[in-house]
Formats: sequence, structure tokens, C-alpha cells
Amino acid sequence: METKDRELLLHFYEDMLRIRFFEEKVRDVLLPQRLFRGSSHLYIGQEAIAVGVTHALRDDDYVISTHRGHGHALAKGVDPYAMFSEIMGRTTGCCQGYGGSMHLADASRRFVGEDPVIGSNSPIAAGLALAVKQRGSDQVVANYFGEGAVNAGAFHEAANLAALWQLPVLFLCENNLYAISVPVEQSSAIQDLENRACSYGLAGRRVNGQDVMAVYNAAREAVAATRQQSRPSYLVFDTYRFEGHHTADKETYRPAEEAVEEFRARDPVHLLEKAMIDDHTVDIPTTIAYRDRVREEIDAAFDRAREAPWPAPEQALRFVYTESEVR
Ligand SMILES: Cc1ncc(C[n+]2csc(CCOP(=O)(O)OP(=O)(O)O)c2C)c(N)n1
Repeated sequence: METKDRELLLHFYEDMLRIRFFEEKVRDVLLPQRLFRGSSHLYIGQEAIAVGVTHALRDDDYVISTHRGHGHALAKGVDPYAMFSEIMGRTTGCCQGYGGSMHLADASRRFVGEDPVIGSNSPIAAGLALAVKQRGSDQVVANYFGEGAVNAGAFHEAANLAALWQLPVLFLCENNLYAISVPVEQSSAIQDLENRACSYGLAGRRVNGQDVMAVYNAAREAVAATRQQSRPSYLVFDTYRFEGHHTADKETYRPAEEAVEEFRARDPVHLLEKAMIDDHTVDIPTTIAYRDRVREEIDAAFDRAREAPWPAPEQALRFVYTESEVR
């Protein structure tokens, strides 16, 4: 293996571990200790998608995400400390604590934000891509959504306009098989979701979302086409969410053996680890050293965030109403 390939794989590995350990901290510490209110939509099992896609993007490209967006944000370089702070409502959060788990954003990383209204982030992505095009820039806009969003009218309006106006949007569907409790067979008339946008001339491509290299290669081709030809691309990733829809989900709708046996065997972090060990890219002590280092980084970010200041109560309504002189 060439050195640059080894470096790339190790970058993938580190970025996937960061997402995994971050999400495990939310699940195993923030949630049971009630360090935030409500629930959170975890990305565990889908890490290869955010990491493979982001490595195919440029730093100045935009990302717009969903309710399940911690992984997209971390892959785009949002600081784990600012994210833990945000989830726990502290002033050091990337939205000063006003956003929480489902409304994270960081303009400095061009992480436009999470958008939990299903389907509604695609028109925003198309609008952003229109602005990019009008500015004469060659940036692209990466738009993540789940397979549930493919049934939303807003997605189809955005896909049509993006194709009609040749806008540089990457439509990125993460098919994790369920929209809350509804299996994809019960929500989509056809199962080959890559064909759901072909009536707009958008030929989709189906990709193994558990294999980070497959994701990266497909995303690189799509990004190059979108950037160079200023036109949309559409990728559908086959994946699986290992946890419930959110952290309060009792998961009565799917068989335990599906989640535990069938899909755990396709854990994207383990698959990459095994592939790297099998072809002697790394040895086991190296993987352990990576795990220890990234875990320490996440632990330290969390410990700092936990000590971070709370907002003053009188700040609660800030940003709710426009400040104006008019009475
Ligand atoms: C417009 C709208 N309708 C319903 C909901 C409630 N809701 C939250 S998540 C979700 C399912 C989303 O499934 P999918 O798009 O496949 O993403 P996943 O959760 O699987 O990542 C629904 C219906 C919502 N947030 N927005």
C-alpha cells in the first residue's frame, strides 16, 4: 500500500472513531446522567458515510444536515467541545446553547446546520447552491437526508429545480431502512431509491454505506462532476442505524437479531479496522493507540464542556424576538 493511501485510511479511521466515541458519550453519559433535556438521534453505524463524503469535499464546501447530524458536523470539523457544550445548553456551545442536539450549526466550518424538519433541508441546499452559482464560485453544497425524506414533496421540488437550474448540490440519501418505525418497504413504492429522482434527469447511484472507501470513491466522482459541470448529483447509501430512532426509542418494530447480529457484522469501524489489519496497513497495537488517543480527546472535550458556564436566565429570549426601536 502506498504511503498516501495509508495516511488516508488512518484519517478515515480517526474521524470515524471520533464520531463513534462522541455518540457513545452522549448515549452512555449525557443521557443517563440527564445532562440534557429530551432525546438525541445517534449516528452510530453510519459513520463511514459522513467521513467518506467529507474527505471528498473541500474545506470551503457547505454541508446541510438533518436531525441525525452529530456525525456530519464532527466530520466537517466542528469542535467536539463546542458540540458537547451545545447539547448541554452552555454558552460555549457552537450556537451558544440555543440550538441543542438537533439544531447544531457552525458557520466557521461551513456546517450550515442540522434541520430536523424532514425534507426541508433540500430546498435550503438548492437555494444555497443558487447563491454559490450566482457568486461565480465553484463550491458545492452537500445535502444529507434519510430515506424517509425521499417521500417528502420538498425533496422533489428541490431536486427538480436543482436539475433545471443546474445547481451544484450533492443529494446524499442515507438509507438506514427505517423512518422512525416505518420500514422502507412500507414507505417507498420502489426499493431502488437511486431511481426516485430520475424523472428530473438525476441518475442516482447506490453505494455501500458501510465501506468508507466505497463511499469516498463514489463521493469523489460525484463531487468532481458537480463542481466541474455545475450540476446536481444524487447518491444513495445503504446503511443501518445501530441504535433506536432516538435515545428514547423502545425499538419494538424491528427484530433484535437484525440489529444485533446481521448488521453489527457490518460495523463500518470494525470493517475498516479489519481491512487495515488484514492488509498490514496497521498492526493491532497501532489501532489500540488510535482508539486510546481519540477516546482521551473526547473525554477531555466532554469534561471541559461539563464545567462550561450556563447562560444567564435573562438571556433566554434573546434571538426569539427582533430587537427594534419601533414600538
Ligand atoms: C416534516 C416532518 N414530518 C415528520 C417529522 C417527524 N420525524 C422526525 S424523524 C422522522 C423520520 C425520518 O426518517 P429518515 O428521513 O429516514 O431519517 P432517519 O431518522 O432514519 O435518519 C420523522 C417522520 C418531522 N421531523 N418532519
